[in-house]
Amino acid sequence: MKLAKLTAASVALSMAVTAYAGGTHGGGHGHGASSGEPGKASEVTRTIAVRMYDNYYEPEEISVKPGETIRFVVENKGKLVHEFNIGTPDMHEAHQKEMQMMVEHGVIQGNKLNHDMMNMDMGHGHSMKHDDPNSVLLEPGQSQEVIWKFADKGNIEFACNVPGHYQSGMYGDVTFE
Ligand SMILES: [Cu+2]
Repeated sequence: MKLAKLTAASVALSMAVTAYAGGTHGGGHGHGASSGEPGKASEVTRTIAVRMYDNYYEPEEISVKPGETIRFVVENKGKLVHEFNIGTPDMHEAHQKEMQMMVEHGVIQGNKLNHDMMNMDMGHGHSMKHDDPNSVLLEPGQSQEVIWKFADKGNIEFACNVPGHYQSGMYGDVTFE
């Protein structure tokens, strides 16, 4: 409720603070806290098709080799906006707060995204753009690729951080072979 009264500038500021806090947390713990890094197309060893429904994924879990680079072809087969995001449970929790803000500001509207608002300049170079390399946010019927190089190990999940979706079970484990 409080958030609805914030101005665009203070939203941008609070999103920046969230992002900063997340970075500090991840960096501070070092080992095991990283989900990997953006992969290079030339290093892809496998392609995995991921389908998103309301509110679950197919497949339900993914098995990778340590350090493997995978091309995920993600398709939203559901009727709602969904996300495919690779990260630790802590990263997902932090991102859920940002997504909550995106819903409260009308950027995510159930089955569609307000692209104008996503691209809007919130001041200080911030926007509500959803352009992290470990994640795609898709409207029904859309598909997009994510190329990701996994770390050697870690507590990694792929998850949808649209408010309520993770809580209703829209996540899966990444297991290391
Ligand atoms: Cu979802």
